[in-house]
Amino acid sequence: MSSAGKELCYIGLGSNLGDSKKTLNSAVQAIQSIPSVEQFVLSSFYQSKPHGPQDQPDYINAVAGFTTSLEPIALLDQLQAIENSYGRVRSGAQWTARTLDLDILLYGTHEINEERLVVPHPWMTRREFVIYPLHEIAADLILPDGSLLESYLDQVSDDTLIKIKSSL
Ligand code: ROI
Repeated sequence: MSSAGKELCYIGLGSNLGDSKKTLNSAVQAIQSIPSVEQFVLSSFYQSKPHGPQDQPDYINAVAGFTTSLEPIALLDQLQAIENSYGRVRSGAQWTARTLDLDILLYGTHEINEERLVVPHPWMTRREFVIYPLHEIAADLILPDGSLLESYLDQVSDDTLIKIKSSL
């Protein structure tokens, strides 16, 4: 990573506990307030059926894009601080309901394999609640492996995805 450079990043936002729309709106404000986050864009909000265990509420999901000069782990720290401020408890249990989940999907064209952070997000191309909102804000995106974002649209069904207004 060039220290002076800015990277174009994409983040997945998700919530299925409490007032999820309000939580995502607040999280968006908080992300925009991170120093060195610029040129912020946000997809619509989408209601989605849970992946993983089905005995949990539907999710509200969105994708945000921005440029930043923060290094990946510094960005992760900022995002986890925002998650924690919304009462997310990191129990270690995976795939359970959460008040706020912020996932780094892409960090420029970098591939990162660290204990705390794997980018591109390993499941992103199989998740309609990531692919469709991401396509809404970055239709021509090329993934770090050279594949076109567009090519994944037909591989995941959007039948259960409901686009909703992002207002409170
Ligand atoms: N399912 C949906 N629809 N949206 C999510 O954000 C989400 N996040 C998760 C799991 C539990 C995998 N399922 C999800 O972490």
